[in-house]
Amino acid sequence: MKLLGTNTSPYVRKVRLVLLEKNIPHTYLVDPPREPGSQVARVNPLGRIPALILDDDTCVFDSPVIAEYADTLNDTPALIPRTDALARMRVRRWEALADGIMDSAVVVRTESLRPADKQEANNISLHNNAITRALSYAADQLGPREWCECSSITLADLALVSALIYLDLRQAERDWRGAHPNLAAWFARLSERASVRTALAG
Ligand SMILES: N[C@@H](CCC(=O)N[C@@H](CS)C(=O)NCC(=O)O)C(=O)O
Repeated sequence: MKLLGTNTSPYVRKVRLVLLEKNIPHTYLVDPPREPGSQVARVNPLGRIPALILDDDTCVFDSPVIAEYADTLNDTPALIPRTDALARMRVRRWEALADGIMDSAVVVRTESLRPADKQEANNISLHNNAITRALSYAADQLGPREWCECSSITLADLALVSALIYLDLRQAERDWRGAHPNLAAWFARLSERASVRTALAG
């Protein structure tokens, strides 16, 4: 299978982490959707990354669907709980929270690229406030635990680490580590994993 993406997209990083943690053989291809010659729009009608192309040319999108599909391919590890409905919901809710942080950070980034007189200050604060609230919620939910849910790594950890890496990239001035030392300690531990190092290296 082939994964189309870019090194800055947080949604792509989440999916890469899933494939790497589960040791699923794949080729990662950098393919920015807006560049001439990009094959993204041909395979994903939405023209977005990540797009996972299976060996029979089936295209899987978007990132939650790719993550769930990849997780069904093997159980080593199972990143989404298989049978406990509440645990499963909580892991998917973490993913939704992390994806929401990414969505809001992308909006803020997109606004910041517009000419200063065209930027919507209200829209920027709305989304920055959502990120701030989501980070507090994440820190409260995490508490002193080693993993977001369950007793080992899940999709929740991979999604959240991807969102935080993106905040570091686009909102370096945001001192989320100072505001939430438990998140900072958890992030530092996660960052030592081989998958995170690989996905950060490009
Ligand atoms: N909800 C989607 C979001 C994917 C998304 O918005 N990807 C961005 C890159 S971060 C994209 O491909 N944008 C289209 C573009 O840049 O033209 C997912 O989880 O996969």
